[in-house]
Amino acid sequence: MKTHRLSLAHWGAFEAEIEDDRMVGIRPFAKDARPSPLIRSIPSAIYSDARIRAPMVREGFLRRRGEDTARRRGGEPFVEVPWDEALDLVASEVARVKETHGNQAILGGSYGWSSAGRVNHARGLLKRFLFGYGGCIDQFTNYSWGTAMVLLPHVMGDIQSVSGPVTVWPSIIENTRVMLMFGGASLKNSHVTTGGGGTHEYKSWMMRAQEAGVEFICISPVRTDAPEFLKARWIPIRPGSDTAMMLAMAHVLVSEGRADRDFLERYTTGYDVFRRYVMGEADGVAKTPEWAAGLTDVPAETIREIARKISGERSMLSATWSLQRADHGEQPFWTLIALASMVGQIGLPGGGYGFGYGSINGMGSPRPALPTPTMESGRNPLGFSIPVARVSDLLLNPGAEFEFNGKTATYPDVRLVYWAGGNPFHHHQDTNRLLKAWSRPETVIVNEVWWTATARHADIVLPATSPFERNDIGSSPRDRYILAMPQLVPPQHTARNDYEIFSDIAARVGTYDAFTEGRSIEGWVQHAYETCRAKAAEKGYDLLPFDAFWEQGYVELPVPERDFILYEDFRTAPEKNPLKTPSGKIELFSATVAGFGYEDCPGHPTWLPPREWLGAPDARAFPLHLISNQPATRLHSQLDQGAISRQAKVAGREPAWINPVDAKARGIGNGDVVRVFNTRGACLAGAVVTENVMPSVIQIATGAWFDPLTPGEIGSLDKHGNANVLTRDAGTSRLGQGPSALSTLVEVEKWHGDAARVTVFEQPDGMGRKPELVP
Ligand SMILES: Nc1nc2c(c(=O)[nH]1)N[C@H]1C(S)=C(S)[C@@H](COP(=O)(O)OP(=O)(O)OC[C@H]3O[C@@H](n4cnc5c(=O)[nH]c(N)nc54)[C@H](O)[C@@H]3O)O[C@H]1N2
Ligand SMILES: Nc1nc2c(c(=O)[nH]1)N[C@H]1C(S)=C(S)[C@@H](COP(=O)(O)OP(=O)(O)OC[C@H]3O[C@@H](n4cnc5c(=O)[nH]c(N)nc54)[C@H](O)[C@@H]3O)O[C@H]1N2
Ligand SMILES: [Mo]
Repeated sequence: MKTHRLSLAHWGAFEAEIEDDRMVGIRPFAKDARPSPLIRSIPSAIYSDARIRAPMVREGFLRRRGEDTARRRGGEPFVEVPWDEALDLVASEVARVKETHGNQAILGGSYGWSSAGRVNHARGLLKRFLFGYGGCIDQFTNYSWGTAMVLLPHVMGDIQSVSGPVTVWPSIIENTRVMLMFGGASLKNSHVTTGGGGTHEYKSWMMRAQEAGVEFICISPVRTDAPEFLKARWIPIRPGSDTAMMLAMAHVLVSEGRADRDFLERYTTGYDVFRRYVMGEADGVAKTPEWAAGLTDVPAETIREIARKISGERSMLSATWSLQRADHGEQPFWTLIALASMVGQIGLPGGGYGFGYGSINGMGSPRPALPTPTMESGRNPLGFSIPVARVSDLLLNPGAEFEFNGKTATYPDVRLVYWAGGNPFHHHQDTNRLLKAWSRPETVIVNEVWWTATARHADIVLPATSPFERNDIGSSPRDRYILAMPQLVPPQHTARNDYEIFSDIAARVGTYDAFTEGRSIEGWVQHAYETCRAKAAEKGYDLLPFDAFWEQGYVELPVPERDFILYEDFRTAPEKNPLKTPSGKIELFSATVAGFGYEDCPGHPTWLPPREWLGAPDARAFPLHLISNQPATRLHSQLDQGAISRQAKVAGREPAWINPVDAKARGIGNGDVVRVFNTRGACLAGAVVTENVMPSVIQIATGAWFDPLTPGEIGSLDKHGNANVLTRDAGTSRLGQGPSALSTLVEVEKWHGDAARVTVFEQPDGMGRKPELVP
């Protein structure tokens, strides 16, 4: 008999069709008018050949414990061990490193999205376990908008304009005349949101805005960043040069007397410093449209026209998060705020600025200001974090000093790495450098569901259940639904829930009671819901009791009566509601930032050419700019093993978009296998020749599972198209220390070599039981 049950993933709510304990179909949640096609990849992921079937230990690690075999990580077969022995081994390694080297020798930051379930959230649980065992080195900020997270408090006093809530779409639909989108608003990004959404509204809102007559302007190297129905004007821009265009628009506003002096006077500080820089009074270079045209490839007349337009009508200025994932990524965000301040509409309906309208499902969707159900990780007794994207630096440079947001700290000597719910071999830049860094610690432990590259590069691998094999609860702060995530199918193979894995390790090191607080997963799910329900009640919202919620499968929060407008309170009464900056105002010059003395992030928005871009003097050797953006067919590396992503491969590899001009010059045809390379690494990809990317730009979405020709060998050709073998691993600046993946140059050639088969979705080679090795 078939049954249907509602559940949730980061890519949305869905109903699973279950027959004989097997998921046989998927249909969208009835309330979701625009479900993501990604839900259809779920069954193929659950039953994928890439599932980890049993606890596994790297052979050299078992055979030669205590000796340094770390360099063979990734290149040796795994040995299957019984669960109890695997857990004993994990507990004894964690205890050994803690006792010998202290908790600062354990890296447990474990960045990654994990599952939508908020209780059995692998990363949160790992931290909960390690925090309860004396602490670990944690990771601070994120890959998504980590640079903005550091910059914005200096400029705006908080991070709300990047994290949300931002001015809601109904306010835009009603009031905005022109929406200027740096980075556009690609529909691919609308599929997902952290914690999962009950609905996908982003396309509907944009369609309504278009119908209401909002004029959209998309500034991006990639045409498809503006969906066709928007009828947006596409202005191709040289990657990494947006700051120059924004500064030139500021120049137009000054020279044509269009800057809103009253707004600047009342709500900002430091405008004069910024204005002098823009006009060239400070450095002798006037940031004119002609100046910017040479840097951006956008004609000066276009820059002038757009500057006049945004200052002459109600305008919303937006930038995707991608703009700050680049060298000096602080600058485009700070400059956009300066520009919006000169336009003077911050805090007005449909006016001002916001980051991420085009970045993720739910940005700008109306939602009451209520918390979501969570599981607490607790406090890290060590109190030490590295900026998230400095992970290779940490492992490679123990004892070295690094600067971050005005402080100097020292990288500790990490001996043990534990990762659960994240995939650094997907998310981190310069995979070959990561490989080198990864060979430094004595022990690497990974909980994973599938044989990702991170699992393949571990010493001990514990197979976790997929989110569809256990009970949980999910919700996103950008969505109006809280969803029950009932177990849909039994655990596959020998997989266990992360919660039980960590409970059992905690039992072995004597912290079981503190870890579980006496609750089962189901107990925590109910507790998380009831805590959230109590907080909602304090704000006057009446949510269903737990049993009724679980039975119905979801609760829906109401749409707030009033449109939320970002910084409306500040605009209405700046003395009563000052910003949390030192001046209480928007800081177009920050004495704090200037005081840090960083030449890579001075005290006001500044054009600082990226170290790698098409304007660089050495761009001739690698003349194409690589855009490694978010994938349409999966969530990061998640679901790459699923049906939709696999079907979208070209010649069995990740598609690489290349302009016909660049393809022709290299004799590359549609569907050819190409080799994409620079000094850091090389990968194969499948060419898609298309005018959707501007000349000299190539696009490879992130998330193709790293699949080296020779596993374990640094510099080996990646057969599959993991863009991060090519990207730069350097902080945006000493201020933000964010990832700068988008500042990458490459060359491409037609591949005439052996087009080796992609094997990463199969079980690793040479695995088996070796009873003589198991202790
Ligand atoms: N070049 C380049 N690199 C980038 C970006 C870019 O734009 N360009 N974007 C960056 C951004 S914004 C982000 S957010 C990161 C994303 O980086 P990650 O969040 O690390 O990527 P995911 O693929 O989502 O990794 C989640 C992992 O958790 C595993 N997992 C899922 N559920 C469970 C579970 O229940 N238990 C356990 N134990 N594991 C589970 C999945 O199998 C997967 O391997 O990538 C960053 N990297
Ligand atoms: N389907 C799907 N959706 C996702 C994700 C996913 O993995 N899959 N990941 C989610 C996550 S974790 C995050 S953080 C968000 C990220 O959201 P974003 O950072 O906004 O997403 P990206 O796709 O990296 O970049 C958006 C667009 O910016 C453009 N761009 C790149 N460089 C430049 C530049 O220098 N100038 C200009 N003007 N444009 C540029 C690219 O063409 C790209 O398509 O996406 C979320 N949405
Ligand atoms: Mo992200």
